Amino acid sequence: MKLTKFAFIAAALTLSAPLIAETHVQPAVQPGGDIPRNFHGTVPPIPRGGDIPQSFVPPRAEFQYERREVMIPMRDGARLYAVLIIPRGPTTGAGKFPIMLDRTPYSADKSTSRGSFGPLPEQILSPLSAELVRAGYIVAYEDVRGKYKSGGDYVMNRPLRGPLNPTAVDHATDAYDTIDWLVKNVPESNGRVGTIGTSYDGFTTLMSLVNPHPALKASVPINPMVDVWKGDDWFHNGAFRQEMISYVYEQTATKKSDEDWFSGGYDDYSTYLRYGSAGAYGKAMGMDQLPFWDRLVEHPAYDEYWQDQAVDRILGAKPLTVPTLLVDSEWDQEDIYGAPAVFNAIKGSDNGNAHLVLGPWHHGEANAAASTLGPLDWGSDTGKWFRQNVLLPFLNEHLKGGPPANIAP
Ligand code: PG9
Repeated sequence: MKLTKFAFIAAALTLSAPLIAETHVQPAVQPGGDIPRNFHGTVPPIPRGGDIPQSFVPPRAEFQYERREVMIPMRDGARLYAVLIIPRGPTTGAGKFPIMLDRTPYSADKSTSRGSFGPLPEQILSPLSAELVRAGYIVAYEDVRGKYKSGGDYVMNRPLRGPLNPTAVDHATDAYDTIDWLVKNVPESNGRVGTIGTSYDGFTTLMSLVNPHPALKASVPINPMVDVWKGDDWFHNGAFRQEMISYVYEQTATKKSDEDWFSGGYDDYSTYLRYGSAGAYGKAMGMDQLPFWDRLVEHPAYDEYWQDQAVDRILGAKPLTVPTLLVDSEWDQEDIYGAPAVFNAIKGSDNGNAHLVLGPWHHGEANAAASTLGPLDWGSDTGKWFRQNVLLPFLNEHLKGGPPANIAP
């Protein structure tokens, strides 16, 4: 028994030794504060100013990217928040890189804080964005005006300046001003920018093609919103998608989209039946406080309001001057109409700049692992194959002066 007790005491002293030793180690910075009598230690129990230092330098020596937050001024004075992920480390080293810009209504901060934080781009970005950083591209996510950390007023799918938008700004001008600022204020920029984005972000990507900035050398709209009455999101061939009620609620009730939707029914279908109509459901949920909901209700038919916003009509009206890789999913449950519609609208006047990719994917699946679609197994990661064999060669050709990607026009 004695041996056991001795062993226990010895073990306790051994285990506590580092702790005891640390309390006698001189702290890097004397925090100041009173050392009470009989206190064993040199760091006061109540440091002056408390335990949180005035500043803290996080350890980033092993990080393979730099995360930089910026505020970008627009022509009307609004400042838009953006997060830059700049390549660093063994695969790319230092240097000048193209910038891939994704203008999002879904939070630049969240888009660069996915997964578990750490030194690898794969730990904070989507697979596609991480592969771009690995390939030597700066990835920039920007909050669209009026959402999350950006200033200005948010308008759902803000129309281009004109009959539907009497203001001086739209997504085309904001993209132009953003690109102009990036190439002038990011020292690591090689002066060339690409725009990229999926779904709503695909819509903002297409908007960058309207009166494009001269530094815009490539564009990759993925599953973009193009005609929201014919086949992208709000309506499919004129039939209103009732699941859009909750989207409009969460997207426009608050700037940070932090007013959570709720449903009292067993499932959406039984809830829809209970309210009898989308209008009644919306009213019951207070949606008449939301101007975009009012516009949806006011324009159930394919009138000028929707026709004048159809992006295929807009882009088809002028020659395409920026090499553009339109990407669509053959089983896109949300925006299957947009990419082919734009391709067909611009094909005759694109000067060989328009390309269309159709993959065996659901909505947005081109951005990540894509070996299966429901019960169907393709036997290989078709998403990664696309990104490595089509997307990156396309971008390298136009943003890095790489060899021709030879993508079929
Ligand atoms: N296509 C998605 C969406 C846009 C607008 C309304 C509802 C859904 C998306 O942006 O991912």
